[in-house]
Amino acid sequence: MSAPITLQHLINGTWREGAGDAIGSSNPARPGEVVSVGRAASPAEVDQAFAAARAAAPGWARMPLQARGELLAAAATIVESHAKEWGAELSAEEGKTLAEGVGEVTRAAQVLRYQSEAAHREQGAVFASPRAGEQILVTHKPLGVVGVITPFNFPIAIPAWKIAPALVYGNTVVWKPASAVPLLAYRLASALHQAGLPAGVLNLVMGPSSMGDAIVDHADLDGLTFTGSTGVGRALAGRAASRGVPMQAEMGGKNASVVLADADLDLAAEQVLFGAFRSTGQKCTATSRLVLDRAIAEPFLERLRARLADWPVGDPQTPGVAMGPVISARAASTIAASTQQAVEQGATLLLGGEPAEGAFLTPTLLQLPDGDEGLENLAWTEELFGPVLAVRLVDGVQQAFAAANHGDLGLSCAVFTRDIATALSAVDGIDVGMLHVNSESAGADPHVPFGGAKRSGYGPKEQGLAAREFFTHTTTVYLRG
Ligand code: UN1
Repeated sequence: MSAPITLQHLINGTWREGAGDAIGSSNPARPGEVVSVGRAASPAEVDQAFAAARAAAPGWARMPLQARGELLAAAATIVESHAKEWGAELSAEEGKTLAEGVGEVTRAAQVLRYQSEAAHREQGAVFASPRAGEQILVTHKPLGVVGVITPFNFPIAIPAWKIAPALVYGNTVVWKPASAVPLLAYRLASALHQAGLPAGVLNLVMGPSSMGDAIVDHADLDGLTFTGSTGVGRALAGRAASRGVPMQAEMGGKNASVVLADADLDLAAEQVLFGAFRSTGQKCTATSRLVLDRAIAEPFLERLRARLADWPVGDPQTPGVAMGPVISARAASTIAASTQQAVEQGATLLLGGEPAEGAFLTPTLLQLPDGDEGLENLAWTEELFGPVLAVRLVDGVQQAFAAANHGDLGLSCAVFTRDIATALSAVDGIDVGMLHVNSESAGADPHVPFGGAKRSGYGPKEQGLAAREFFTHTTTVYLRG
């Protein structure tokens, strides 16, 4: 990697260095390699960002939807043209493999392009009126100034799928990315700026997590969208609600892959491998629970181990490496300590579980005891956000679905079966926002709703047409000539 990039905030259409404390990012795979450097935005600069967003809001809302979309389409082209270079930077900053990094930048471009076409879709509804000479129209209008708080694990795709609909539906934005990944935020903001967004429409302020407090408490905030941990999401939601500010939060997952007795075991082993260990398990949609019908548990685990034997862990920028580090050495040691604790609570280590080496962990498989003891093990209940897969054996479909449903999270689930009736019964029987039949639990297409059931999600879903629900409110118009 070349010299560190100097970060800049985007406030009112101008790039600024920031007057706060030192910030920056470093490569989790290469101790000492600095990726970006800069200074945090000061509280006064966060205020300026809000003031700029407030001032820009009426003009932006008046611009035709089609014209706003065209700016996003131009940004999509810019992002796409940098996929290789920014993908490599993403890999250096966040630690996912080069292929995953390039894939994520490409996905961000696809999201921008999908949302850029909003003007080509229906925008509102017309209802019959019970009164003669009247029609009732429902129109969508922007919230105003929207705060966007994004996590480290998808440093460009998640911001794109929040910022694109926020902007296309006429809101202005103050964006605070995760402190570990400022470079990719700077890249996305620069693509949108270069595409020609008017000053103040998108403001990027970088800094420590405490900056989230300044955003949620800001008097100029009209809506807040957040992706991150359950604890932070709930705390922010409480504060937003206390001021009547609408909020959308995408939080934890404890997603199961359920391999039933009639499953195609080779296919299931491959998909479970991808679901659990791609991006080093750092996806809210990652598979962290494996529910195995006892009848196929042994042959399935044999296949999974065979696949894991060819799953090279190392520098994510080296071709052939399948899994890089987690986001930091600190995160790695927390995950290793949780694995240790799960063993103390009765789990059996089938694979991995070694102490962290810097930010690196090896793929870990933990088998949990049957019965309540296993269901209460922290490896079954807590989102560890790393390459740790907890295994539980069950007898039959009902027990399998019950194990997958255990607890209050319900983001995603994968079910492996060859039987269509069983697959259909999972639609009602498993309480999640995304259900995959015969494919891994992770993944999200730009044109379909994304979000969790139960306590995984708060507020409307993201992506696709669903995104409009959060980023607009409706005006019902009783119209007589
Ligand atoms: C995916 O599964 O590809 O934070 C996307 C996350 C999710 C996005 C998952 N919001 O991991």
